[in-house]
Amino acid sequence: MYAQMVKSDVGQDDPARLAAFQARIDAGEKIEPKDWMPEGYRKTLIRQIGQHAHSEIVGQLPEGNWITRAPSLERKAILLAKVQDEAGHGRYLYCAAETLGVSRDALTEMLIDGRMKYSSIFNYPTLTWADMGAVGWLVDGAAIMNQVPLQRTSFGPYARAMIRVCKEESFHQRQGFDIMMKMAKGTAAQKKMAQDALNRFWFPSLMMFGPSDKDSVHSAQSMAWKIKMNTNDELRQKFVDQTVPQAAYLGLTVPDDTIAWNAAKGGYDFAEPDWSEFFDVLKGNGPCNSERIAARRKAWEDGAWVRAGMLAHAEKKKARKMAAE
Ligand code: FAQ
Repeated sequence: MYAQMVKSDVGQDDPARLAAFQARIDAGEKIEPKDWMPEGYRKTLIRQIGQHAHSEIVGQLPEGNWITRAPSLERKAILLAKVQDEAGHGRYLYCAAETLGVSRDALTEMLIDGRMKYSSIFNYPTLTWADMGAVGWLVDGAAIMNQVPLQRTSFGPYARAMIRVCKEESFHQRQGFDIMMKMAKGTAAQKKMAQDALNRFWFPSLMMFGPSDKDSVHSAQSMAWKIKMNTNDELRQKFVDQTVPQAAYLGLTVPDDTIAWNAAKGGYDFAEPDWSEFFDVLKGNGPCNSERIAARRKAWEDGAWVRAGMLAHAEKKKARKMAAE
């Protein structure tokens, strides 16, 4: 899929070169953009980092929906800052992808015409203010669970971007939990709203970690290359183990009556999400897929004159500099 934009290189089939590359990964060395790398490694990174960047950008939409309706000036300022942070995360990630030889424009066009994905979670609507709590607590919580290990991923620019992103995501998760606390300890109507948000966001949050390990296409190779540090099921389990006691602290009920502590495995047993729903959302049939892509397409088309103007200005500046030299 990315063949047209990745750099061609010699030695792709050279077993000695491939072995030396794997040895660097196994030794915990960071791979930097100008280093030799197998095309499969480059393509996998472009796919994962690109999808991650798209998720941060599309992920602004469900929360952006509530900025004008936040219940106080303070909540509005906090939400605005959080949504702006997500834009920043998208930008670091697009920059990291660009070091692999793909332009941000190409990535954006692939998102808009359906050749690239973004996280399934952002295809669900945010119906009430309590959803801002649930998104921060659960969605950012799941994102952190996935991204903390990625600070040790083998590709230098991705690992370094993750360090800053994780610091900001921690603040996001705290602000979400704080909203849930206020709602869950508030009036009966507020508590009901908080419970409803948890009910709707629980299973979609579990889906964020990807399909179960038996159905994961990329995990084995991505883990050998340290592009992924854990399997999807490992991270999902850690998320459940962290979140179930937090729900109890809030006085809320996780919408899964099979949840039970399993002393033998040292974690909770829990119900799998409905995987047919997950794959259907990936195919574009979630409640908000068309709305999200339409919003991205509109922003891309509306911004065309700005991009054209900036490129023309850069060209003019370059020509002036060359004439002066
Ligand atoms: N949604 O073989 P695997 C955030 C696809 S950031 C959509 O297991 P892989 C911040 C997968 O691409 C959230 N598609 O795949 C925020 C593949 O399809 P492909 C994003 C999914 O890559 C918070 C196929 O299924 N985080 O939330 C999903 O090894 C609040 C087979 O799956 C990242 O991107 C899904 N949930 O593992 C922003 C973290 N899961 O490409 C705003 C980095 C799987 O072959 C507000 N990414 N697929 O067509 C990763 O760690 C991995 O890419 C996984 C998936 C774990 C997501």
